[in-house]
Amino acid sequence: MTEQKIAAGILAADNEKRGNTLKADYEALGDKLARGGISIEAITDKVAQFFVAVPSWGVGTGGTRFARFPGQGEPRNIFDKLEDCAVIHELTRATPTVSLHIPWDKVDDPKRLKSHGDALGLGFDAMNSNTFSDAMGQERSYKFGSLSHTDAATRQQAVEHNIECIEIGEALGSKALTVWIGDGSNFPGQSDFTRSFERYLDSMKAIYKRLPGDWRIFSEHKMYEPAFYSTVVQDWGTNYLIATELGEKAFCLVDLGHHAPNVNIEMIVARLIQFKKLGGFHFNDSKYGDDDLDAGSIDPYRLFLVFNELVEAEHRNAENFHPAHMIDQSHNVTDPIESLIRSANEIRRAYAQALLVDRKALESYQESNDALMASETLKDAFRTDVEPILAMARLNAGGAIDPIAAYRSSGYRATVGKARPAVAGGSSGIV
Ligand code: LRH
Ligand code: MN
Ligand code: MN
Repeated sequence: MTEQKIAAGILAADNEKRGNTLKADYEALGDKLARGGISIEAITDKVAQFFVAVPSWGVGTGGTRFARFPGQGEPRNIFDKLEDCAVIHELTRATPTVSLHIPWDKVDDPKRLKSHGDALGLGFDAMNSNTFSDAMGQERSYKFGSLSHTDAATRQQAVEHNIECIEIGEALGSKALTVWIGDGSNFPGQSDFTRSFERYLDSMKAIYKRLPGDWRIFSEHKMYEPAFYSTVVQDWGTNYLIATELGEKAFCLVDLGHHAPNVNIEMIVARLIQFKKLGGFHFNDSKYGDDDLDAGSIDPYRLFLVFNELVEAEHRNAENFHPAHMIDQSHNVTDPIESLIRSANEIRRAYAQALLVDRKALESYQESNDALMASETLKDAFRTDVEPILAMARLNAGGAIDPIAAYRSSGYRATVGKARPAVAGGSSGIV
């Protein structure tokens, strides 16, 4: 029996209030879609089967290099974090797994953590290693890099850390390792592009050797930050080279915030699918850089266009296409649980809208070079208000019609605020 964090009565009462309106809206949308030959039930079933992993680091209040303003009831450890993640899943029914970050998450006893996850009805998605900052008591510093460091012993330490992440993940039932490094340079001439990439590849090959047979390894590219002049794994081209050099268990991870402004991310996604190297996503949104804002909060059309590529690939049964869906966000001014709830819903919304695209019509407009109608075909799906589908998928699975309202009326934040001590905020003192 799964342990419930939100009292069943509270959820039922909130759903009860909204049930009739949802029924009417769902029927109206069902009629509209049926006129276009689409079964609303079929779409609702697909949406209900779409899941996205929550990042353990996302349930604590984030911060910037200027300051962090912690909220009430900040999770104290990975056990508290899992409980917050359970709340998100209970209400959305869209986030049954959690992605861990080591050593941000202290996992001294993976077996105990696994049973805590089991009790809450949560599993574990990709493990994330961290060689972009120094851990307490660590022998060698990553100030000048990790997997690509000039010093062999530092590279070895970073390789061993990744292997440790795999071992923890094996005990938890995870099936993937995500590697993002901050290695790069701040000044022209500081490091040799070719030699540092060679060193990186050698280190990754050592990690790859230790990857269990049924695991995948995801490399994550990012244009800049923390290095401001050059970054070793800076773009999808480099990422594709890594995945190809390593072998069939290696794939590219696309974090939506890791590209230059205006880059056509959906096209990168299409290319990686075509060449069978799309591993998965870190969903978030951004205006300027790696802002880590809530998915769909700035440019929902871009998110839809990414999903349009995913649904298109699903539609044509693209080979080796099993992308992992994960959120990677930082919540600085909102309750992280609320941000993650709405992000999971926005990601499902983009998926549902993409499922509504009339693919036959789109293809024929593309073939006849009818640019306007091709673009309208996408817009038509994007303009459809699919909220009744999302709400019905949640309700059918035991979740909330309006998860944020149900969360607020549960008083969860105030309750954990009593048990979890207040955390001091303040300036990071680094600017
Ligand atoms: C780097 C990144 C990467 C890290 C996470 C905390 O910007 O996207 O995925 O693991 O942020
Ligand atoms: Mn990321
Ligand atoms: Mn990032």
